[in-house]
Amino acid sequence: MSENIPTYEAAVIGSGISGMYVTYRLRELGVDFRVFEAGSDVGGTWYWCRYPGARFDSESWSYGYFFDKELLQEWDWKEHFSPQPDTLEHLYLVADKHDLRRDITFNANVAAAEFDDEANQWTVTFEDGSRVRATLLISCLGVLSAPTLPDIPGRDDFQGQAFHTARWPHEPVLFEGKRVGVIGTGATAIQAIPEIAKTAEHLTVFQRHPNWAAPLHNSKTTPEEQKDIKARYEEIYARCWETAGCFIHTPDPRSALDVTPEEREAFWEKLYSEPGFGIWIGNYRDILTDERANALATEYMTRKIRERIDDPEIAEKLIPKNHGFGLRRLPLESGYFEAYNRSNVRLVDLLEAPIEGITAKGVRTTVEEHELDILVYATGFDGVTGGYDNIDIRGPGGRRLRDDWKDDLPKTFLGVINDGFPNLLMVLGPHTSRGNIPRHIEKIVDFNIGIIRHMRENGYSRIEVRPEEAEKWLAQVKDVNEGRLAGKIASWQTGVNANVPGRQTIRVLGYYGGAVRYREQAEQVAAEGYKELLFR
Ligand code: NA7
Repeated sequence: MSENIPTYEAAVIGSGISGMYVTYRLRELGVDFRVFEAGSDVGGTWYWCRYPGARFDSESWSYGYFFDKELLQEWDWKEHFSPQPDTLEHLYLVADKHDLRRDITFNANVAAAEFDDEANQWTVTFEDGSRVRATLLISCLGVLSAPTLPDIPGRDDFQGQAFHTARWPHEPVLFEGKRVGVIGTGATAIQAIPEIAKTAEHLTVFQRHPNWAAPLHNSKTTPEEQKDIKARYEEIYARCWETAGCFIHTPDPRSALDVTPEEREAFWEKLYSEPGFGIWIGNYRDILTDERANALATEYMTRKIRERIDDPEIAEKLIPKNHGFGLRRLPLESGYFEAYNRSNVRLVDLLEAPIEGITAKGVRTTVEEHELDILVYATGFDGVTGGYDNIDIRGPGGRRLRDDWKDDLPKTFLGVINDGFPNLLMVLGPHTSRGNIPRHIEKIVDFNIGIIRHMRENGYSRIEVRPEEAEKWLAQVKDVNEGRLAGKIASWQTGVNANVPGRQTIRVLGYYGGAVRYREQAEQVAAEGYKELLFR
């Protein structure tokens, strides 16, 4: 007897911000589909990353979905930079309002997906061995869905509690009276450390390389501000679409080199005292492209760290030496540097004393053993391609996506469909534009939905990219990456992860030609009938 496998027009992986919006749009289009989510509810990043201090560092009111105008008026962002619990509450409200959960299967971990070249159909296999089939496979994996633990011996030996920040428990973790250790000093740790320090008996921060960080200046939204935000949503949306990353901030047209030192200082002091990403992406136009301009900004930020840290030796350890200011995704902080002025916080410099291993009692460096009750791994993600690499995705003839992306750059069209992998559509795949994520997601999902509508209207069951168009897109991706100083710096954004074998080489993984240029090209492709794609 043949196996009775549920079969759909589309199977969707993930119900984060992308997957939720895909659910809404597929249903609207009348597609027979099912969403499969590893977690027990919707929310993606905001479902998984429940660590203390987790919050937006783009303005809340520029971040939420804009597709539901009614909801924009119904929902109050309580803070200008929303904390994770409020954001998740917002996403649950979206799910409730649109009854999204009825199309989603939760606790479903996709292990593999294989394309049947004759039937034009994907077979998706879950970790529990169950399977579904679908003509289209739509990946909504996000860019940070594959958390990585440090490659340190003895991790299983630790007798206390241990958590990765992206797999944080749903119950509160209490730090009172506890000796806590945090490994990592990226954006996540920079949010978590000041919060943990408030209640832990003692906090030890294990730092390999420091990162730049600037003050968030978060505040509660007043009733007057709520009213004003709601009245200005059209304007806020339009503003987002005027900027390179869809944030509200845009670079100052002047060069840092063309103004006097006094003018520079005054401008930087102003940006440093303002909320949000202004100091990073509202700065002089050349601080991220010109080495000399970047060196000036780096010198300013170095001074700010020294000003905020009481002990000059600790300040020196917290100043990044391996990259200039802003050349990695800038973390915004609320009292991060001041946390090191507390008597219950100790910074351990792993460049001086590397970790030898995790023991039953804590962390042992080459110098001493640090006894801990709770160990927090703020050690990041296998960025952009990691979520895909974790699934055994096989196209026609058994070709594995993982192998295609092993040493070579992904060859996609608009980051939406990969060469040689028919009927696999991606939202936030490699080589889509980056920045304020929901703004990009809405456009990319709409583009994907347009493709699906075109297939349905014409009775097509197969779509793939013309290989020469994927080559052209890759050439453009490389071209617009030229001149970006950040393109030469190792980080999750350039695909580097010290804990993942084979991921030590810098790659271009985003489209950095700007959101507007990306959107215009996508809209033109749709308007001209998708001639870059092959339909059958
Ligand atoms: P990041 O920014 O990739 O930071 C990871 C941190 O973990 C970083 O400080 C690493 O130090 C450290 N790390 C990783 N492995 C080790 C080992 N083995 N030993 C010691 N330290 C280690 O991830 P985040 O989660 O903070 O932020 C990711 C994004 O989430 C962020 O950009 C926002 O967009 C949201 P290293 O620099 O490698 O020396």
